[in-house]
Amino acid sequence: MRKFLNPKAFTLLEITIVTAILLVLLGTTISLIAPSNSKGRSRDARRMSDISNLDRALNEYKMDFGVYPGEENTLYTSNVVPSGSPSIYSPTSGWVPADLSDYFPKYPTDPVNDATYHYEYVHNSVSYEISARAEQLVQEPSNDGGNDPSSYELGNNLLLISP
Ligand SMILES: [Ca+2]
Repeated sequence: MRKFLNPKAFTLLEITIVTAILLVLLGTTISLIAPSNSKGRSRDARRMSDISNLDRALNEYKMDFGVYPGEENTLYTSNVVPSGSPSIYSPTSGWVPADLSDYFPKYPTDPVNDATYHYEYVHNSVSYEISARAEQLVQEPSNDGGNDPSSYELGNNLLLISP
């Protein structure tokens, strides 16, 4: 019994097997974590691109019609179909009930588009804000001049949407 508890009882083979098992577990853990990080980063890149396209469309619409699309002081979110719109994507009336078909083929929506990750847009007579919650990116959402460090914000008044 005493001999059994002696640490010298572990053979080189046993140590090698345990080390191999630990390395396999470590590798599995890393491979499980890394892809989701990189997918999150790629979703964040698409979010920044989407709301930049939306920003351009809103400004072109404002130049063409003199007002921002949609009802003033109404918060639109990309995961909710407003009454009167056939779908969130429809370019003639999507998640913002306004015809932006001259500016893009369909309304951009968040790659996840659920209660946490979606795009938001609000405007009044003179200003507007669009925002997208980031999954992985930290620097861009913190340094965009807005009031929400976890969202990437664009517009000419980044205080319109409360974090
Ligand atoms: Ca921000």
